[in-house]
Amino acid sequence: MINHHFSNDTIVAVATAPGVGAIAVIRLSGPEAITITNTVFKGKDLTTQASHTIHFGTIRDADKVLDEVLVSLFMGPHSYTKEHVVEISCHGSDFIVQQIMQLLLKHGARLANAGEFTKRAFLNGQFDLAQAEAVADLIASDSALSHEVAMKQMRGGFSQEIKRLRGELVHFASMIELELDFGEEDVEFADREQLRTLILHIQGIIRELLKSFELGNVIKNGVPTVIVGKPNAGKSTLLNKLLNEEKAIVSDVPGTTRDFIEDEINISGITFRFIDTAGLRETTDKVEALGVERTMQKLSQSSLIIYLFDITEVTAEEVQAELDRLNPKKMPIVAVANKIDQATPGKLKAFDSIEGLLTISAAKGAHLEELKQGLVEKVNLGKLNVQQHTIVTNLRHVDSLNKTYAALDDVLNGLALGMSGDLVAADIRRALYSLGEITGEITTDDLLDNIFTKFCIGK
Ligand SMILES: Nc1nc2c(ncn2[C@@H]2O[C@H](COP(=O)(O)OP(=O)(O)OP(=O)(O)O)[C@@H](O)[C@H]2O)c(=O)[nH]1
Ligand SMILES: [Mg+2]
Repeated sequence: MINHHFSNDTIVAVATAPGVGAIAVIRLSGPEAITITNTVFKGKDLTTQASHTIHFGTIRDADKVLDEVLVSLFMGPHSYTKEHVVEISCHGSDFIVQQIMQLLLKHGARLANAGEFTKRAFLNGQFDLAQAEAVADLIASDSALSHEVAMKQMRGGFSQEIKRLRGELVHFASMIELELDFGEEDVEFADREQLRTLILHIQGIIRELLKSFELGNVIKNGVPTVIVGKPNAGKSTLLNKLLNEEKAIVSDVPGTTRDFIEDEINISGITFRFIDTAGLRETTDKVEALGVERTMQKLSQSSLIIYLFDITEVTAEEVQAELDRLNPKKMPIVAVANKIDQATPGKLKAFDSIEGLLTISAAKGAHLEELKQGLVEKVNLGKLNVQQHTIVTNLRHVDSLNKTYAALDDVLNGLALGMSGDLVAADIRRALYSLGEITGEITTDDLLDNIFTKFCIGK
């Protein structure tokens, strides 16, 4: 269980992004948050004010007025960290912010580490570990779907599912351990058949959760979409058009792109990570050959393939052969004919046999909307109801789920072999331990450091 955590120091950090803004917010948390602020604040005595109130005044270094500010007070435990929290809203200049920070440090506050506010919130039981991690995901979310998934996890949807599974196992572990207390007397409180059914059920749920990671990862990190094709097909032109930026060099020299170039955009709430690659061909140029090798690598690592070809240069048969050759694993692939501005209607007709073919002119920007919609349909995330399903987005959770699954396999084997209660109980405990790591019932300092140092300072 989580013990209430009492910090004896008061931390401070800038909570807003650096740079010029209308306002900036400096946040303090800890036992001295209010008293430290009070020593530099002139206007009224903050130590006698009620929680959840806002006060106008000035921040002064001796007689020098640094800024006019608003101070918000949140008294523990009714705050984000459950400690006393003060937020100072000042004018958003880096100079002012630094001056006020210096002053607060001089009066006894300590600079917060990355994620330290959220770590304190976790240690004080504001939320569990999976929820704390979702706070970071929420800040980083850049699409409607990633936002929705992070929001659900932050509100405890995923944690509840894990805790429910854990609760059922705890029941059996304690029954078996009770048997052990009776020693020689050969009693069985825990129905072995029921336990087996439960474990199979839990493993089924874990498999679903692990499967959801494929999707979760795509939602969080974007759909890796590789653009491949022969040299000069117009891949770099297409990338630039999609990104609305001259990111890649375009030229009529075949073999222009040697290395891959990538960037992401959001289409209909889904993040796509587009990767432009070196054109595919046999080549004696050493550097270009390395580029082609990388293209093949990127191809196998992506979730979606755009096969782009110059319609004036090839036949439908050649295209079909390339599509089959490049995609033996039958990944989602979109065949796209480029340079239709130069194709005759007869030429276009000859490509009717290619399934789901899209026709564009990258250079002229024609039919790009159709291409974007085609990509969205291929991914088919839009139809997915992330409210209904629990989706795993975090590699750490995947790792813990895998360990739980393996421990449950051992329980099943133990039961099948009629192993003694203490051995079975030990395997159940191991499964419980791994599940507990997800929500933070089980933590180590390393684990916590690992998680919270990935946060930004001030969160
Ligand atoms: N007419 C016409 N030309 C195009 C179109 N799209 C691209 N091009 C031209 O085709 C040539 C090759 O374009 P790139 O985008 O560099 O082709 P690539 O596939 O990236 O080529 P590599 O990097 O060499 O593999 C350039 O001269 C482009 O201007 C189009 O829709 N119509
Ligand atoms: Mg190129």
